[in-house]
Amino acid sequence: MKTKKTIITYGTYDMLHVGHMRLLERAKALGDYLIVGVTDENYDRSRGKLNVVESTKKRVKSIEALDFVDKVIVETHKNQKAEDMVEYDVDIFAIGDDWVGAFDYLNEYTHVEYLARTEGISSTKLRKENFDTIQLGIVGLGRDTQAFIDEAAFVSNVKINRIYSPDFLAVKKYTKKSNVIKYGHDNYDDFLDTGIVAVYIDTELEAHYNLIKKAILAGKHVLCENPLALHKNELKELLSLAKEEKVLLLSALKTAFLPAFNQLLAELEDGIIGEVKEVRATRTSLFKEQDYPDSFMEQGATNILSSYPSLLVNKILGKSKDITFFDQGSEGYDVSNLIVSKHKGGAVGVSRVATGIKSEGTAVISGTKGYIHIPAPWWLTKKFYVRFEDKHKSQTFNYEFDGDGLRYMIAEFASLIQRGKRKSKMLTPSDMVGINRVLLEYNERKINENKKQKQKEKEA
Ligand code: C2G
Repeated sequence: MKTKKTIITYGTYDMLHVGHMRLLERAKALGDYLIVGVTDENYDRSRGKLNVVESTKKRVKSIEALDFVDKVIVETHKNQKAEDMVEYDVDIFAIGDDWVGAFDYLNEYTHVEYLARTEGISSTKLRKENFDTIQLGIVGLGRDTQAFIDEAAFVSNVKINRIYSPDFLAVKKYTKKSNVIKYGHDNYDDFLDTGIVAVYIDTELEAHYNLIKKAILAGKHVLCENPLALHKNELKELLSLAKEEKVLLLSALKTAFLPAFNQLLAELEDGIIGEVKEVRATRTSLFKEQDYPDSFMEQGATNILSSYPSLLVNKILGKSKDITFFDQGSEGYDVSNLIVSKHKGGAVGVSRVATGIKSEGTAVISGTKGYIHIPAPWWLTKKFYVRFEDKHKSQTFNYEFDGDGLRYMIAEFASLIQRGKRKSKMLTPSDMVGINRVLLEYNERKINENKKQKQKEKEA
C-alpha cells in the first residue's frame, strides 16, 4: 500500500515572492512529498510569458533552496503535466485559483486542487517596480516598421511614440494616421536627443551603418534590420563601438528569437539526429509584385535575403570556412544566389536566396541518424518534424504563435536592456559576424570584380 502522498505543482517563479511561497507551502501541506515543476525559458515564451527576468537555472536554484520542496523538475512542453502525473504517481496536482478550470483535464490522471491566490503581489508588479519601461524610437519607414509597432504592443515593458525619417512629408503623414506614434522628426540629432533609450532601425540597407554609429555614440541601444553594415570592416567597427559605449547592438533577425527555433537548436545540441552534416535553407520573395521600388531591388538578393539562411547555417554548423557563390544577375545586381559553405568536420551549408525566382521556403537539416524538416516559411518557425529511417520514431514539435513573430525579438531586446545585459545568448556578436560573413564576402568579391572590369576597360 502507498503511504506517501505525492503533490505536484508548476510555475515560473520569476523573482520568487511571498505569493509563490504561500502557494508552495499550502501545496506541501496537502501531503508528504512535494514536486515542483519550474517552466523553462522556451516554454514560457511559447505560452506568451515574454518578460521573465530570471534564467531557468536561477529560478530552479531558488526553488531548490526551499527546505520543504522535495524534488524540482523542469517543465519544457504543454503535454508534460499529464506525463509527469503518470511518471511520478502523483496524488494531487495543486495550482493557484487564477487557473480555475484550465487543468480540469488532469482529473483523468490525478486529483486537481485549485488553491487561493495571494492578492496584491505578482512578478509583473515586481518587474514594473524594479525596472523602467524602455522608451524606444523608430528610425525609418521600412518594410517591417508597421509590423514592429503592432507587435511591440504585446510587449509590456516597451513604449513607442516617436519616429524619425529624413522624409518630412512621409513622417507627417505617418504621425497623422497613427494612434501610437505621436511625435515625428526629420532631424536625426533632435530625435536622438529626446528621452528614448533605444532605437529600432528599418531603412534602406546603405543607411544602416551611419544611423547605427550615431545612435551608439548618443548612448542608445540599437536593434537594426540585418545587415547592420554592407562592408567588412564596418560591422566589426560597430560591434566594438557598441562594446566601448556599453550599449546593446542587435540584428533584428526575428527567427533567432522564436521559441520553436530555439527548441530546434536545443534538440540538435542534444543529438536528436546525430551529427549534423548538412543544412539547406531557401528564402525567396518576388518583391516586385508587392510594388517595391527599383532602388530596393538593386540592393541585390544576397544583401536583402541571405541573413536568414545564414542564421540557420551558422547557428547549427558554426563559422563558414569556405564560401562559393552561384549567382544569377540582371541589370547589374543579383536576383538569385546559391551559396555553398564549408564548415567544421566537413559539414556543408546550402543557402538559396532569390528576388527574381520563386521557390519553396523550406529548410532541411541532415544528420547521421535522421533529419529535421521545417515547413515553409521556415524562418517563421512554428513547427518542425524529426524523421528517421524507422518512420514510427518520427516526432513533431509544435509552437504556434499569433502575429508574425516580432514580439519575441522585441521582448528579448527590452529585457536585455532592463537587466543591464549587452549580449543576447540567442544572437551573440560572434553569431552576427558569422551570419554576415556571407553577404560581406559577396559584396567584397563584387567590388573586386568591378575594379578588375574597369581596369580591363581602361587597358582596352
Ligand atoms: N501565485 C499565487 N499568488 C500570487 C502569484 C502567484 O498564489 N500572487 C501562484 C500561481 O497561482 C501559481 C504559482 O504561484 O500556482 C506560480 O505562479 P507563476 O510563477 O506566475 O507561474 P504560472 O504562470 O501560474 O504557472 O506550467 C506552469 C503553470 O501552469 C502555471
